[in-house]
Amino acid sequence: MNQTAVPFVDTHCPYCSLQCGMRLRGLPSGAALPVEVVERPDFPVNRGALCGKGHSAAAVLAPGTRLTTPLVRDAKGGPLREATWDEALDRAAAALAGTGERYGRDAVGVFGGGALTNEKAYLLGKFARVALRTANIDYNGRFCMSSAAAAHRNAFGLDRGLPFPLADVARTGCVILVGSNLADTMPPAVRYIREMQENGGSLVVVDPRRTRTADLADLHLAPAPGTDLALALGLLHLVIADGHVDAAFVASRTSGWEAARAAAMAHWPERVEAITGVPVAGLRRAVELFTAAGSGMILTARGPEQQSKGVDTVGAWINLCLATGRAGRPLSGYGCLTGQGNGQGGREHGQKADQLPGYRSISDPAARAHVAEVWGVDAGDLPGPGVSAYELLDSLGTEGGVRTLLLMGSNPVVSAPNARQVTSRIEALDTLIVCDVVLSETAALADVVLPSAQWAEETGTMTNLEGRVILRRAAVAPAGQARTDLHILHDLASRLGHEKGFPADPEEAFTELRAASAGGQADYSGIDYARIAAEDGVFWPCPAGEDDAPHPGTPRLFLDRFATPDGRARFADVSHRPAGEEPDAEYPLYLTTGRVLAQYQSGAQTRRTPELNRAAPGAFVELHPRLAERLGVVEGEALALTSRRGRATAPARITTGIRPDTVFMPFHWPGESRANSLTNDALDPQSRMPEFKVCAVRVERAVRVERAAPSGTDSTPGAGSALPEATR
Ligand SMILES: Nc1nc2c(c(=O)[nH]1)N[C@H]1C(S)=C(S)[C@@H](COP(=O)(O)OP(=O)(O)OC[C@H]3O[C@@H](n4cnc5c(=O)[nH]c(N)nc54)[C@H](O)[C@@H]3O)O[C@H]1N2
Ligand SMILES: Nc1nc2c(c(=O)[nH]1)N[C@H]1C(S)=C(S)[C@@H](COP(=O)(O)OP(=O)(O)OC[C@H]3O[C@@H](n4cnc5c(=O)[nH]c(N)nc54)[C@H](O)[C@@H]3O)O[C@H]1N2
Ligand code: SF4
Ligand SMILES: [Mo]
Repeated sequence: MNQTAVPFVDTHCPYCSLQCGMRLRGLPSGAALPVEVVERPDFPVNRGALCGKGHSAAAVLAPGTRLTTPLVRDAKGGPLREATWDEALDRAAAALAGTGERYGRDAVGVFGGGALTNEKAYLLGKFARVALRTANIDYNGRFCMSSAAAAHRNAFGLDRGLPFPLADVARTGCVILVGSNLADTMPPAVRYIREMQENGGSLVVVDPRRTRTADLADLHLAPAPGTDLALALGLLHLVIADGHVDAAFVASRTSGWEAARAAAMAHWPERVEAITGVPVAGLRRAVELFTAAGSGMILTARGPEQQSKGVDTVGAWINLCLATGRAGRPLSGYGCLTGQGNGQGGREHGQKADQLPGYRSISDPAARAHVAEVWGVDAGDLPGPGVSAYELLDSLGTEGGVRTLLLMGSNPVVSAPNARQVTSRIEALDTLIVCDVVLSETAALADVVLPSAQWAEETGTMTNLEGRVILRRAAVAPAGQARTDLHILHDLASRLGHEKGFPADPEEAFTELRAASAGGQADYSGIDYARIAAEDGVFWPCPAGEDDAPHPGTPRLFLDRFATPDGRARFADVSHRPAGEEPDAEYPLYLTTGRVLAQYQSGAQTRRTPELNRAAPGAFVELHPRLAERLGVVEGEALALTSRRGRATAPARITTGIRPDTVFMPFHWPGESRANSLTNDALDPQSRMPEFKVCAVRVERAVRVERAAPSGTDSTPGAGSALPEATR
């Protein structure tokens, strides 16, 4: 299994969008793990630093932890059993083809993920459009930064997470971090915040909780969940009232100011205090800090984005940058801290329902013609846009909905909103085919499970939060019978009559991706593997230059003009509105959800990592001491949370670091403590992103005080390996 092990390979962490550089050292065959993670100081984003998830990433490579053999289920309700690749692939291909023939091609669906390399995301999109000819492909990035992506495009005409390298943060005058807990979610990024503060800059954190990130701040504002839109408008109101508008910038580089100005004027400070709970003095102080320095940045993450008004909310924060001239200039601008390892690249090359490679629109005739030519098909044969991720999941097994689903790189049984509903939809499918590296809670429901190779076993490119395209390199051969996702797509496509066009070789796939992206907004045509290796990554857009004059790539966007037709950034015309569900007499509290340092996403990988489970063994409910007293609850006592959609239980964690009207639950665990049993599936009208950050709940002492049982002991199939007992 270990035959290709080499002494050292430089690659990147499998988890978040920082894509920290790491070095893998091959271990002798017979060792418990094939590689160990060691420091790689030369990669500029993290300069050697890794968080615990990166350090422990090799644990999931252990053969006993991950999938190494294809599995099939002979009858609904029966057990999964081992199968040969031929049997499993034949079953999968027959279901994909059969469903299409019986119910129409759109009855076959594909669901991808932001953990997939660019090559996989590209070929998965092509597989859906060319081999299956279905419109119904979308991916978990819809749950992640789709609201920021839409707001970016509305304002700037182009969507890239950060329009500047992360290191620029260290030299700006003020950062407003909105709904980002980067001390837990991107720990190596904290150094840039600290450097900024050491250089005299200030940090404002906007979060309903006093997180580890808020502890770093010069000013922490704690609005009620779902009220950022009012907060941003209130800050703009004060910017106008106090004479801080950069009129020359507004006149020369923007459009739409009058409407934005009028909306802000309707959000006076006292009104905003009443909506958000943030005192007027806090609003004033934030404006002072942001306008005091000559430069500034506003960075959003999932807090303001995962709302049913996420696009408008991000638009309001962008308005604040534009009005103060903090955009399109060095060391200033708006940025979105993307989330998943390839959250950025994953949304550029065609696994999103409305997109073709190169960030092209599937509805644009010229884009269709270009991509169809690269693919050697007729543009008229390409499907149109499909439905968004949640809508796709909600259609599973229904009349006119998707009946056979190919899922690659997501675990929606744990991570989708209104997860009880989603789980029953998944169970109603005719056939579920899952490609995964572990037997996730969703894979455990599949009819066919295809074992995928992992990060250290494959080569491919990822695009980090800065738009930097980097290279993941294989250090060892896939364990057992696992195959790379590209290999699996190749095998499935051949069975569907496409012998050619789905290369299993990543570099060949990347060469085709470059051609497909050429001329698009996310143009990768000037990037190749050798160049990435030589340059610590290349920032897109990077069109093909001449041999003697290659394009340098684009670390900083918008310095001369924005990517809109007239080159001007567009203000958003937005006003505050309530969340999809507000607290009432029956469900009197806000629930908000998010992450802890030591677990990643649905936990499929990190709950299988002993070191991380020791650090974060189970879910909990954060609540304020005043609320705890009212409920008669003590620390560690089991709480039951109920929403209109479901129920979840977890032990109480009492802290003054949360608003008394709000409780918080992390979403990494399945079963009884699954936060997504509670969350609301209200969608943003433009981005179709679900409202993970706001819903209404009732909180009670759980009737029976159970021994804390974090995961692996619940009724969800495949909940995980044995875990420590106590949760605290
Ligand atoms: N440890 C760890 N790191 C991760 C991940 C992980 O699962 N675990 N996942 C990666 C991915 S895919 C992503 S998307 C990122 C997410 O990174 P973050 O966005 O930093 O993570 P979250 O914890 O989801 O949310 C951030 C904060 O938003 C706050 N919040 C809740 N409601 C609101 C609101 O209405 N307004 C505002 N302003 N704030 C609110 C929460 O209290 C929370 O502290 O992290 C990446 N990194
Ligand atoms: N309540 C609540 N819910 C949320 C959020 C929240 O803040 N609150 N955040 C949302 C966000 S931002 C996100 S990004 C989603 C993420 O949630 P999911 O989409 O469930 O993401 P992961 O848990 O990373 O699941 C990825 C799956 O793919 C597998 N995998 C990893 N790498 C590969 C690969 O290369 N190939 C294949 N085939 N499989 C692979 C993993 O083992 C895992 O089973 O959760 C969303 N859900
Ligand atoms: S910060 Fe993100 S990329 Fe870096 S080591 Fe941690 S999980 Fe991996
Ligand atoms: Mo995410």
